[in-house]
Amino acid sequence: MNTATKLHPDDVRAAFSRALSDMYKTEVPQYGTLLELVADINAEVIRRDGPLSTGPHADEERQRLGVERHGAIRLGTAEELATMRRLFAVMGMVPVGYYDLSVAGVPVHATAFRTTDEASLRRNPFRVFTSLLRLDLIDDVALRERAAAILERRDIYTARCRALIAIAEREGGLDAAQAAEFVAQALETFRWHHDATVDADTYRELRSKHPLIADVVCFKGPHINHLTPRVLDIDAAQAAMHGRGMKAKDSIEGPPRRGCPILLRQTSFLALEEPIRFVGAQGDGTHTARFGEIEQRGCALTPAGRERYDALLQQSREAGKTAPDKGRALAETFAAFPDDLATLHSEGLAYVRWQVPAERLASRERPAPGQSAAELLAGGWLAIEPLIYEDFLPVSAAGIFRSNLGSEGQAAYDGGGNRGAFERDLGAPVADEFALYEATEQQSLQAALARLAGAEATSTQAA
Ligand code: OOG
Ligand code: NI
Repeated sequence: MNTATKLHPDDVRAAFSRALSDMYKTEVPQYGTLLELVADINAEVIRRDGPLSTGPHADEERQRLGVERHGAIRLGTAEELATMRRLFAVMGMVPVGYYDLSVAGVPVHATAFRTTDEASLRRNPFRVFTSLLRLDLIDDVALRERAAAILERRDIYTARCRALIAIAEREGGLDAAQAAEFVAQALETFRWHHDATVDADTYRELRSKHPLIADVVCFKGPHINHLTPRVLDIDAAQAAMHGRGMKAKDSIEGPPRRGCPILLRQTSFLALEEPIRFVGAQGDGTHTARFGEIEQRGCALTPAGRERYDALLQQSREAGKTAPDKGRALAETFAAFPDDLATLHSEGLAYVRWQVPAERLASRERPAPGQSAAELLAGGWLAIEPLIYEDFLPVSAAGIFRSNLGSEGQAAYDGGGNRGAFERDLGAPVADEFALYEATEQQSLQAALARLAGAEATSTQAA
């Protein structure tokens, strides 16, 4: 194995993310408009509020924002999912989290493929929400078997893509030429095909069960159904979308607007109606699958914070059923959630990144020895900033699915999630998002303490 000539997985991921974005721009021109709108708003917010981070990686954080996006695909079989895990591994992306959407009436479960390493996240945080259709939730046995048989016949990967994945696994990576070929081959799996693999009647029958089933089963591959740039002010973006004639979804998913943003807020514009060609006589039809989405990311919450978030969200949904203004009900319910980072941190509700303020590093003073992190924070020797949430929210995801698929289908499925089955199909366990945030916070604290100690050493020498 000669790793010296191998491209870093971060570079493969960055190249793939760029290629996918370019392809989607030509397939869905409104996505290009959305990117421009988001870039304008982000530049404005940074001008107004200052940089995203004041730490040692401020420039990288800024660059990261310019390329930051997530996509989503929906797969049909265990083999497709297991191979997708191996494909994403070539780009340094691993499955994080388990999302059960059946409770919200969407017959899928999912994970997010992303990179988990801090430096890699800064380089390119590209992530893909990847769901697997749960045929086991379809009660019509004949239809279920037909869908499974149709899926069995397709291969969503090119032969060369499979070969390159195997080479990467065997040789510990790809060289530059292989990586370029891999990006081009992998892109084929995400491409839109306007030829369906079934006749119009089969499509309609699957669609009447649930539009999602038709979307997964009737096509040659799991076309990327949206790519989502990260915006720093989603309310401004929502208004600007209306201004540019895009039909944005009427409400924003997730928490209300806050002084200290938490988790994830998302909105989308509705799916395009696209011409498709069915097998057989009555060939021409249309299908809606692809849409545009934007999101604003805030602070990651601890299990305690997340529990409180989920409870308040549920409470506001109950209140919203009778309230004339759902947005208002949401804002009023969330008044109970602390809205400044210091409190979120001290109450153990949010994860933070530890920094040493620049003026402290520069000064000759040093903290009295033996202080705890909390004491150093209170004394201004250490500072905290939000640790950005890198994952997804199941309730929001279900809302996004629903707003773009149409209203046919069930309100909910019984039986709940099945993480064990998902991990078996995936061929690996999914990582625990909370453990990742906890580790990142601890690493940032250790690094900040080391910098503080290093600063002491320097100022001692200078003195
Ligand atoms: C995925 C919807 C979930 C998000 O941002 O929550 C998602 C899909 O529609 O396939 O992308
Ligand atoms: Ni999305």
